[in-house]
Amino acid sequence: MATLEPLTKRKAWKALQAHYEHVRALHLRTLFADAPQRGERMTAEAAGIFLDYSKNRITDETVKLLIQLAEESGLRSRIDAMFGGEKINVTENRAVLHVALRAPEGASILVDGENVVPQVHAVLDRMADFSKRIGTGDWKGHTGKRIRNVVNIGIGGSDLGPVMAYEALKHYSDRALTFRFVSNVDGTDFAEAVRDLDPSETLFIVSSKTFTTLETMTNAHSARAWSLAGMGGDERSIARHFVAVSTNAAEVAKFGIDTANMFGFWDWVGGRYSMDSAIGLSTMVAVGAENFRAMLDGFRQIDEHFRATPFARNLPVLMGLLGVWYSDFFGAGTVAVLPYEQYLKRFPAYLQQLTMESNGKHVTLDGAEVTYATSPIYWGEPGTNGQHSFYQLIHQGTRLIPCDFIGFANPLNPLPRHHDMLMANVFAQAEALAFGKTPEQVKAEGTPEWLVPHRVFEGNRPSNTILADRLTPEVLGKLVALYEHAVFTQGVIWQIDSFDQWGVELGKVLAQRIIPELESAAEPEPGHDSSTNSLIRRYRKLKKAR
Ligand code: G6Q
Repeated sequence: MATLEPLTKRKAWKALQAHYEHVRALHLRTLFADAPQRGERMTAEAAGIFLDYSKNRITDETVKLLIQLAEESGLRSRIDAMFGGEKINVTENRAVLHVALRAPEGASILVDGENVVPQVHAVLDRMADFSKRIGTGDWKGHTGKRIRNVVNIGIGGSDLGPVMAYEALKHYSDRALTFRFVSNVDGTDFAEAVRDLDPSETLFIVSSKTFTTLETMTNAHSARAWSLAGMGGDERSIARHFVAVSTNAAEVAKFGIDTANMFGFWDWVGGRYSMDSAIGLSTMVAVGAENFRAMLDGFRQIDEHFRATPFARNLPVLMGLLGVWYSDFFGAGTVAVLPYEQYLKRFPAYLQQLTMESNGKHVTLDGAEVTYATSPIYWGEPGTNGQHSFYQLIHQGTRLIPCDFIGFANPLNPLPRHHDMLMANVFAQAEALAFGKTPEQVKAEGTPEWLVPHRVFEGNRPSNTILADRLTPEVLGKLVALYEHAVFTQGVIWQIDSFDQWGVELGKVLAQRIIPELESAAEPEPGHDSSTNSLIRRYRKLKKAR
């Protein structure tokens, strides 16, 4: 990779700084009044996903400069490097090829000289075969009963994608099966997940890229004990009630799962980018292979769009750049993601990992401290629920919170009037945030003078509106790919490694030293700071007192 000028030295960055001084004083009311076509012009569409970005605090010049920044940052060649299998995850010396997971059969993507696409399709075919056998009852439990419950055990990237996708696609799922997801090492998570399940009808999918993650392995061992207890301790039952999704065949075998019951993936698939790999096995069992492949096709359509479309019409590029604009120039610390679709209730949680684990970095690719803000905090809840709680702050608080509204033209559960009401709220919220309500308007409503300041909405609060036809597996794939590539765009601008996660790795080892200090029978001599030492002693004392 050619050495680039530091971000803040780039021409477009400097131009954006000067330009920001002008734009910050502009109100969306004026921007819309001065350009009556703005709401039609500042839009882009790809593969049936429509993005209205007109309610952002931008002018044509802003978009031009942001695109210039993307060009000066080498975005085009970075996209090619990712799709070309280059090892762009430099700190782990790995290729980043979630796009290969949805490449069509017959495509060729080389990693170290080997075409990985045939392997991807071989695993997909095995997953399809397995899912079919569960669905038809051909795959039986140890006692000959059919599987009625599927429990995915995994955490982080091996949990959030599967849970989000299951919830998002529940409408398409096999309702004869019950799905549960266990992630937390807190025993409550496992206990509550299985309390009403019959072990002889329950299949566990142990999902872990490394197969060494503390939480997942602890839960998997408890699941093993629970399952065995229900099967009279017969070890042969494990083969019928446990399958694994992992890159680590040796650890899978050590755990006691036959590697014939293992679905593989590869080190070039990052955890948070793995929901369309074998990590999506629970999704495929729930919705069937055809729907899963339709989801992959949705991903692929946005991949192609991202790769080939000029930046000015490129949805993920535009969304990524707008995020940079608010984080780095307006100083916005967060982004709210507000899906007006109940099935997307876990989408904000999923995006939290995708965005923050990817771009929550403080050094550039060459190890220099950044001098600008990187990933904002992502958060959100489905609408309209959020409107009755935190929207107050978005409308009238002191912070600038850019919002992504996500809505669909057609509901999956049409009940009279519900959907128009839901969508009326999307449009009304975005409108109110942008245009607000002036003191004159409030007074004209007959509001007493003293109450006017409380009832004024200054507006000028930016948002994107994303509209699609209806939430199908294909559309879900498109939405996720949209955010994946927006995150990629931002990582390129910020010159960071969006694909490592040393902060998460740290968490995996931190507790290891303390566990024996909590478990040991003899009073340990904890060698930590005085606060940690005293917390450990107090915990041990309270624990004994039980
Ligand atoms: C994702 C992260 C992290 C990871 C989990 C689970 O990008 O690396 O969230 O997915 O820590 O890891 P395993 O799949 O190895 O258990």
